[in-house]
Amino acid sequence: MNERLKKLRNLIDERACAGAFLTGEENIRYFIGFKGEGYLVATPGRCVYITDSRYTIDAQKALRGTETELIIYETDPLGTAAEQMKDAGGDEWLCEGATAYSLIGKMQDKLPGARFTALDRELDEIRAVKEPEEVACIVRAQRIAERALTEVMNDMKKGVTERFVRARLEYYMQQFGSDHTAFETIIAAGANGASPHARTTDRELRDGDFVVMDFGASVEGYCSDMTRTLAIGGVDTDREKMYNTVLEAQLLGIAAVRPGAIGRDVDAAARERIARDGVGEAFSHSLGHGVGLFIHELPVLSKRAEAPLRPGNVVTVEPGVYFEGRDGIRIEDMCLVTEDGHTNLTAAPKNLIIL
Ligand SMILES: [Mn+2]
Repeated sequence: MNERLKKLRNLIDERACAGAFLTGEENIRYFIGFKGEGYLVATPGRCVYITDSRYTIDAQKALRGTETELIIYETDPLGTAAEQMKDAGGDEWLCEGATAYSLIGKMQDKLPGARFTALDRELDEIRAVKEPEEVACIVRAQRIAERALTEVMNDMKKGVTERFVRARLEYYMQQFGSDHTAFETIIAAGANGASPHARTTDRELRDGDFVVMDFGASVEGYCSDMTRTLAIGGVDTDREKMYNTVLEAQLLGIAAVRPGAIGRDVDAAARERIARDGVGEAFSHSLGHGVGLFIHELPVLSKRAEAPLRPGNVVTVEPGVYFEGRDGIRIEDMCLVTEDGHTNLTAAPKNLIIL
């Protein structure tokens, strides 16, 4: 049986539900391996994907040989789903919080007595532990992003704009096999880098700039995520020292990634290093997050994260410092939590690169 579907059935079982009614494309993709617009009805005995004729060929191909039955509805997707749900032997259904309220209402009209409970946290926790084939997709995406970084460095010189760098970087990622960007690429030069989530602008790269580059590729729906901060022309000793503070903090954070480690302690390992240089307040966000089909998943590495890491988690470790009107520096890798520690999934160099 499909390991992931088994996890969903375990949840159905634990919650004594009749089954699951899912509408989220990423959750459905996770459980059945096909992404489209449709509904998933999973019960202890059956798994049915309901979609429309736009997807017939691709869904048939993806689901062939799996236990997921495909139903192409004619006119009434909800009615078709309700038909599959009515003999499931219970009224309790698990769903997602993002399921439209109106949709649940219509479903209750079709299935009198049915009750729906959103179990997002539980679904997120299932997805937080990656199977080896999921990690393989994340690594493939990461390698594409790294190749693109190597390539784009040739295009980065003073006078070109952030927007130009972003366009080239994204072009290379697609050329090397990325389906689309994993999220909105950040290219932030000089003072623009002082916003952790800067928007790319027409600002030109100048001598003495740090350029924060936060980007990811996508392979079979899986995201990669990395940040590198490069320098243009050269930086003064003070900025180089600041770069190395962030790098040391990042290495300390990574060293703390292991099964059983509490998210808050991993965050603290990096945060303390930055605080030691008197710039603790400049590290204004949390240390990291899980990555998978979504760019932000569980587990969280932050001051408030109380959950222990588990083997199979993939987390970013991304300390940064931000100085309004001046610059920002962030360095981010992705790490896989293993049985006895971690594996860094990121291979790009982290020494300060001056272009
Ligand atoms: Mn990130």
